[in-house]
Amino acid sequence: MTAQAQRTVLTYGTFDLFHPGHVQLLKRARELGTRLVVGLSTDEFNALKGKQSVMSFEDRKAVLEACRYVDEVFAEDDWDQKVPDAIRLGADVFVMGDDWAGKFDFMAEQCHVVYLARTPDVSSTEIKQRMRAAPAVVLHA
Ligand code: C2G
Repeated sequence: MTAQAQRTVLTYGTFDLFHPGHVQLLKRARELGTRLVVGLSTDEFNALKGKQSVMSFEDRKAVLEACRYVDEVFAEDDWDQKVPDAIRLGADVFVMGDDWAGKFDFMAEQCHVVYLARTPDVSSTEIKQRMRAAPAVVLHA
């Protein structure tokens, strides 16, 4: 594919306990271009976000790299890396779920900013809550 035909989409996230909300975000993001690159929050950056993943960075990265909509995954470990990342990657589109609406409008200087509707009724937090509430499974010896 010639260079000018390449249309790079950039997004970021923790992607813990990979679920359909993540899939739908990545699918729609990928449809906005020809390449989707994901900045994956490190465990240390999650701590800055006040989050703690069940899955390690390496495991979350392996799952994302196996996703058909994702072309490349790199580490997100700083709130201020998005503009340099967009420049480095030649990003044409920056995508986030609309729970972030307005928070990254500064990216419009680098690329088109798109906030996509979140998928309702699913989240890593909700999955963890369901797991805690589930009755203990007795594994017959
Ligand atoms: N998402 C979604 N629908 C859900 C859950 C998540 O569309 N039911 C989207 C979020 O809006 C986000 C992406 O999936 O765009 C990843 O979600 P998280 O892993 O929760 O990422 P977050 O903690 O929001 O990290 O610098 C930006 C941050 O790293 C974003």
